[in-house]
Amino acid sequence: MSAAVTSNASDALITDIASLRGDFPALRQRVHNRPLAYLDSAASSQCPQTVIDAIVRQQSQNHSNVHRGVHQLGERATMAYESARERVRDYVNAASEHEIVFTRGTTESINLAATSLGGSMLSAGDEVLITWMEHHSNIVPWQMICEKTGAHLVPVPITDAGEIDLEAFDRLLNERTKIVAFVHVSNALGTVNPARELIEKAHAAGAVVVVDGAQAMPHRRVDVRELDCDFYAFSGHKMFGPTGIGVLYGKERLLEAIPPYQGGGEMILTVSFERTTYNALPYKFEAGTPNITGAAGLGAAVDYLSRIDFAALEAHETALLDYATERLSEFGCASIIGTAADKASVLSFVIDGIHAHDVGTIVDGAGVAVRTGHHCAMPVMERFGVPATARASFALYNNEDDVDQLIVGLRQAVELFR
Ligand code: C6P
Repeated sequence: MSAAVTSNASDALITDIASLRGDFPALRQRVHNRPLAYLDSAASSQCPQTVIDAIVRQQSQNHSNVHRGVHQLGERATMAYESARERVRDYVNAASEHEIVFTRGTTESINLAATSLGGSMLSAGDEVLITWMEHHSNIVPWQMICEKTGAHLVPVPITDAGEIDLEAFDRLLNERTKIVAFVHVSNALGTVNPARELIEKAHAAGAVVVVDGAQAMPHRRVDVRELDCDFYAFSGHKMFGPTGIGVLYGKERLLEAIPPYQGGGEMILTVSFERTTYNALPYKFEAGTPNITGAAGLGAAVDYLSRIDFAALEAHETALLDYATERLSEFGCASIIGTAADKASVLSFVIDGIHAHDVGTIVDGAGVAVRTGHHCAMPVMERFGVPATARASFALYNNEDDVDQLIVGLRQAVELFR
């Protein structure tokens, strides 16, 4: 684990991770007449009751627009929205709330960075360094801005274990590298990248660093100042919040220096037909009516995570991943894709002779939700020579019963297809 991914420890924090499952109402249901074993949290995690309550409260009592009305509901909506920003700032330890830009999610956060940062700093012959384990949302926006500016996209290879090839990273990083963008935790492999080390190297080469933190936030305590990343992108719905809300953290001086991403209301100070002046941070990057209810939900998700001892959470999730890895080895015909030394909560695998989609369908019949496919990481599939994998992904609410139920489903799949 990178040094900047620290575990929070205090007596007041919750260490009994198993006790948290009861906070998630969706997990109490039965699916296909079986208890639900939800092993698809990397796609989207479930919400605890406190997040659901915050969403309902916002919609039922405070619904209005923000930063506009002087009436009571408008003030309450603004308060809910801005207090969520402050809680997110505090949670990731950003220096100022000016550095927390609300977006629709990681995808929009990276598109904002690629368009505004990449568009203003890249020119022909420059390079953007990414890795072979990126999600499409950390490939395509860079590809698009490279096409526009004449810069080159350079992917760093990964090893057979699914780790960044650090020698190749050192070799490919050079004076033409203007931006380094990498995933903190891989959604397709589970690899936890040594973020602090990569950021330090990139900065030494003079590059600006954008980190895709979508999968890190629910599993690691992220401190953006300790990491010293320039930008950090994440999504509410992968960290026990709602969909449609996310964050782009950016260092204030960089956000000040780059142009807005979208034009419209809220992001302006003055508009005339001759000239528009832009609003202060972070509003310069928040054109239009934002997702106020989503922000209220994300604020509640951050409150929820703030109460948890991350050393205990990591121990719980590592033990569960080890247990699942061991149980999967009972099937001589299963291969795990992604065997990095530092992994977080993702078990991606293929079973000889059975397509991943069939695996997914059969285990669904056993009440188990896994994701199958390329996981929006086609270059990872290409690297490992598979069209698709089945992926079980864990969150703090999962337990060994969920894994046992998965194994029952897999056994049914193997019996049916072989
Ligand atoms: N991965 C998965 O099943 P959005 O869709 O914008 O909230 O997040 C995009 C994204 C970016 N980076 C990483 C590492 C991700 O895992 C994801 C989303 C989901 O793995 C859906 S494809």
